[in-house]
Amino acid sequence: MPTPVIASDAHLAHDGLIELVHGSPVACYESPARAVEIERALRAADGYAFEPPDEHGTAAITAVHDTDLVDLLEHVWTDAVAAGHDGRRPLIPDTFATEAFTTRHELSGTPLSRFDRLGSYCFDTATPIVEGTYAAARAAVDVALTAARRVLDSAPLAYGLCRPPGHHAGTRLFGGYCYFNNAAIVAQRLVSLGASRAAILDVDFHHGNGTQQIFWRRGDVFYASIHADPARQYPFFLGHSNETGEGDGVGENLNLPQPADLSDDAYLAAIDRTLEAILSRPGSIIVVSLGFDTYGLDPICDFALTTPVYAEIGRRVAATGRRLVILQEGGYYRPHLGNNAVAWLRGAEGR
Ligand code: Q9C
Ligand code: ZN
Repeated sequence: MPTPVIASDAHLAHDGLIELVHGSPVACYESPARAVEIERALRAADGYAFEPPDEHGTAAITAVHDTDLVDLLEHVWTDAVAAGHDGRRPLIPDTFATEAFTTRHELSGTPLSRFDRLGSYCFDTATPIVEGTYAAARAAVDVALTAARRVLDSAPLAYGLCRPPGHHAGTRLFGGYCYFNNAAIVAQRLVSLGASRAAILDVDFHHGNGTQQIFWRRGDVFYASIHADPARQYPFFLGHSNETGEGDGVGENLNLPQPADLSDDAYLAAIDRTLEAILSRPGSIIVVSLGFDTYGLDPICDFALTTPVYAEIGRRVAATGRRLVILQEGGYYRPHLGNNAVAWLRGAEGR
């Protein structure tokens, strides 16, 4: 049976144009061409059945995200343009409501304009909003939920070509190129539909701070992540090994921060640790947050993985015997993104 690949063209209109790096505008690393390249490679390979996403509605999103975040992302562009914003440039917040910006542990008012509110829902300057951003983020959620549906309907694995990615987005937080947390929305859906447990395996280079935050106090969704040590890499403030969950979630968050120049073998040793932890818990489905920014040639990351290891990672993850909802996160070395995706999926398919 061919592997279902769920993809939508709605992402093409989400082109942020610039992000700010050390205060300077640079072309967005998270570009439409990324998903175009992955789609090209999968169409050129045999064994993939492309399908458009089904529309899933807002409820699956607000099961994870604050309705205010959804409202903001839906309307901020139109509001800003109506108020005179140049419709050709992206929106990036001006004012960030950091913890230190509060008196008596709370903010004491709500700005009237959605643009002015944006900075209390955003944690970086790399996540621009343009006219097509909201529709693309909604389509990425639909892509993820449709991939999950194929797996629930008994496909051993399905791949959701999500763009924008999701794992940095929290309950009421966007950032890190992410607006809605596609993987968290899928995991929430799985447990809402009756699964007693879900597991998320995050193999993006960066820590999935949003996913961690969403399930921090939850015992029904296990989160395991292999990522760059936040002492040296984005998102800097979260992802340490002593972050293990609280309340019902005690012990249900596993962070494995890693040094620079990480090798294929060292990565596989970390993968084995995460899979052992997943297999020690009940459940039949793993949601994979799949990033290729672990690749040695990635322009913004510092691991040293090679293309063959992606096949081996896919093989080991599938060897758990769990069914896999595989969702695209990061990966910025465009020329090899397609090859790496094909390698991973073929490994998981056992071919
Ligand atoms: N000098 C994902 O991979 N900027 N997001 C990092 C680079 C933001 C990564 C700074 C990186 C976000 C989904
Ligand atoms: Zn990443």
